[in-house]
Amino acid sequence: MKVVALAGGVGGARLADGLAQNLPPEDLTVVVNIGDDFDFFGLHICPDLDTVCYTLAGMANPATGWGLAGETWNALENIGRLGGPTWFRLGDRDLGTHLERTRRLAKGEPLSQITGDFCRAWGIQLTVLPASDDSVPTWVYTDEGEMPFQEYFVRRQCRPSVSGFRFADVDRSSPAKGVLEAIQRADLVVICPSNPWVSVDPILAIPGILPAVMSRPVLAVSPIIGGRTVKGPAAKMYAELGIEPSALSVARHYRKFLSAFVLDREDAALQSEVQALGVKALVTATWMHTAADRRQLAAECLSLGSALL
Ligand code: FO1
Repeated sequence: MKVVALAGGVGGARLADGLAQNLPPEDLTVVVNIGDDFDFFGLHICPDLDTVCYTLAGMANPATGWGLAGETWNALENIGRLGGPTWFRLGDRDLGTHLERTRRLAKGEPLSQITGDFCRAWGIQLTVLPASDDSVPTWVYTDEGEMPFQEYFVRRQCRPSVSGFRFADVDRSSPAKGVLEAIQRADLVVICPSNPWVSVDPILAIPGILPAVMSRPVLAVSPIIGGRTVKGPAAKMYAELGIEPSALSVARHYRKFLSAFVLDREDAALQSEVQALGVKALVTATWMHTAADRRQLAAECLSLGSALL
């Protein structure tokens, strides 16, 4: 079964890793959000690409989900001592990724080409693609004005109340090489348990991607369990946007193209309402604590997905 997974952030990376344990590498393509990307210290930083790749390579910091395991912080400590900004924590080994990516981007190489080479170097055989090779930074409208994504997410720790999002220059962007082809030949598109507003919507907003996704069977896993997110601000964003933070709201978020939805046992009571949307609903354990949990959840997604064919 050929699968394309849409992923951003830690939850997305973890299910992508589970899918990678169930599929041969040639049958899985992970399309990753680039809306979190930003320039800092003159470096182009791609947090979701790095979180997905580090996770797939088994190198991610297990506690945070982002950055590298066994990291050291000498450069950041020195920056702090010099009075520089330390709010976005850049580890010494992680800096190597940003330095090399920035060097190659400055030579005009597309992000998708660089990502493919990095995956080979990290021993990742499946295909990881940025949603676009263009820069489409997410801006967050808040009660304290509009701010760039990482300013909201890390520096302000998601505290401001959100009222909307903007994907800058998205209308001028295009899917990275290979993205549309992968979606069009996919038997199943899996929307990982990532933030619908700032991890999945920015991917679907890239011209061409939503129509391609809508032409395929689509399965999504809820990032909200019992009205709360495992990690990140998705539930808080729903509430601030005046929408009930629930797995059902997530199913409604994707209802234009959803064929199947996976929700946690804690939300079993919502199953019939999800089915009333015309969507097959699977209730199972969706909280991924271990590699075995990731593998199991992915296997259940694939068996539900194969029922859609
Ligand atoms: N997230 C944080 O909450 N605090 C950080 O200091 C931080 C640093 C960081 C460095 C590299 C990287 O690839 C990701 C990093 N993240 C950090 C996560 C980042 O904010 C992502 O955008 C989130 O994981 C949401 O996708």
